Amino acid sequence: MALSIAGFDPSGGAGLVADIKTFTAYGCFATAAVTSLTFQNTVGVFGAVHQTAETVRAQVLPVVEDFEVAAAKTGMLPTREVIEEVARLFRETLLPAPVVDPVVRSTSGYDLIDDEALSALVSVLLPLARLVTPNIPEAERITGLKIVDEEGMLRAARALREMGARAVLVKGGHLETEAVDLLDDGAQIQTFRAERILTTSTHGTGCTLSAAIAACLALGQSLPESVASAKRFVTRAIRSAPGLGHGHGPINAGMKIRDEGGGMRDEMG
Ligand code: PXL
Repeated sequence: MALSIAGFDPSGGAGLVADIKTFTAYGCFATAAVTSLTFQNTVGVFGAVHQTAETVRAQVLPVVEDFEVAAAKTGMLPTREVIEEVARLFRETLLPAPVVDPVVRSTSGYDLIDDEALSALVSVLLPLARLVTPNIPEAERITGLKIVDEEGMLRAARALREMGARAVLVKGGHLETEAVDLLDDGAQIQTFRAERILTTSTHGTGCTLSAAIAACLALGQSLPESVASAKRFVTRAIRSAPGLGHGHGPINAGMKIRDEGGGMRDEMG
């Protein structure tokens, strides 16, 4: 059983819908709390109505009181008050430390949180995270560093750990080389590589990756195993994207994963 606390994208590519598809693909029962109702499609984000601290709490508490949640992730957390409430929920309940996807901007270029919220995310949520998963623009905005190569990713990961994160996965999808992600868990540095796929169907890749990591953690895998499986899952989901819409199309987060008896496995794992 996994829980996502994230925004709702009615076009199904990102946010909670991507997370629910991903949890389900891994055979993990999906639960979800909405932080913001967004209005968007593959072309753009046209607005959003955010939840309050009270309505986020009122969604999460009954789930936590009834179910044993094995892993959690956070996605779009639009305001300081929602972030502070989510942090309070992680501190005060039996929820496991979350995978925090520090969502800042949509693939189509819309700002999903403001500067005040971002600083709250860093100061109150980052220290509670099991893992934080910024892409390069997010890592640059949070650390103030400029990242142009793997060395820069390494420096940003270290800076994020110094800001309180237990483990950091910097996603290199925005670099113009192969798609390399760098995991710094405080004990070791690992890189995860995949060939770059030339496509505009990338809507929801970050949501899907962090949800897949949470699903693997819920299934008892280690952090490096979870990251490796999630990266293979996202690579396959990009490769098998359905080619929908007129902008950045959704990836195929709902694809089937083989069950090999001892737990769910992605087909390349
Ligand atoms: O990919 C970031 C993201 C996260 N959450 C929601 C989104 C988006 C991008 O569009 O809409 C709800």
